[in-house]
Amino acid sequence: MFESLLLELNTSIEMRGGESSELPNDIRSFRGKRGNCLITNWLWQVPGFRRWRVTNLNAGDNLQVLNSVAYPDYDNDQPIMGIDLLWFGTKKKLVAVLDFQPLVQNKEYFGRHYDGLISLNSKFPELCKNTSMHSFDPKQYFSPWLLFCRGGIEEARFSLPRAFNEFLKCYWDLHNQMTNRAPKLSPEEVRRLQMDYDTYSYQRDPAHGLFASYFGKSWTNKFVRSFLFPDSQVDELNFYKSSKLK
Ligand code: BLA
Repeated sequence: MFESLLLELNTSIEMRGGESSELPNDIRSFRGKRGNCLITNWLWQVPGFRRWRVTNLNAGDNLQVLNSVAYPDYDNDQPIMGIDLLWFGTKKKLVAVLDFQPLVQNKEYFGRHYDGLISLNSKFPELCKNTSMHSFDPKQYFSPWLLFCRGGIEEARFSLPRAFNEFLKCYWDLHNQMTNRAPKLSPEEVRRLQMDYDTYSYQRDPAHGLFASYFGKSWTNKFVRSFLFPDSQVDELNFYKSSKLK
């Protein structure tokens, strides 16, 4: 379902000078024990970003996922870019989340970074349904203008590809603007907030159980710790508690 969006994302990263980093073989791509499930990962070094990861999970009609997170350099306080797209083929259900994930939640920060996302949000009302969150806290690391919908084939086929293209453009535009603007948060604060983001996401991300069911606990543990949220400050015991793994 998301092949063309994956290609668009990776191509746009490459056009910005992104180079893919070496990954251990079993992280670059890994086949699950259960069903026909393949996960493929990219780790990009992109000028202006300290880390940019992309994940594609293909479990056929059960589930397709495109997930990506971009962490700007510490001397740039622009939001983290977050993409999480899920297509449950059998049920024909889409979960789509696209956001500029704010480091802090205040008027001044929103005023500096959100003009683009605000207009994108109003352009795609069908992707901004008033959907409530079960695992995450909408007031932490999510913006009031995120594109978030639980939809179906219409949204997946028609609105999403258009919104995705504009979303990427909008994030690159913000990045370009930042080269001419002084950040208000210090590099130390940005570093701490980006690390907190990893810890928060590590504790809340509803995907851990899903990964464990496809790929087993031991691979999942390593993957989540080393690839998805390497800066998270959580001990293993908490991981098992918070990820609902048994
Ligand atoms: C929800 N994301 C989910 C769900 C799964 C994943 C299984 C639950 C689906 C549902 O609510 O019906 C899957 N999450 C993944 C996968 C990865 C992952 C496969 O991290 C890793 C490869 N999630 C993000 C990012 C954002 C995000 C970057 O990883 C921000 C744009 C958002 N995902 C997000 C939100 C929900 C979600 C807001 C709904 C969760 C809720 O209801 O609280």
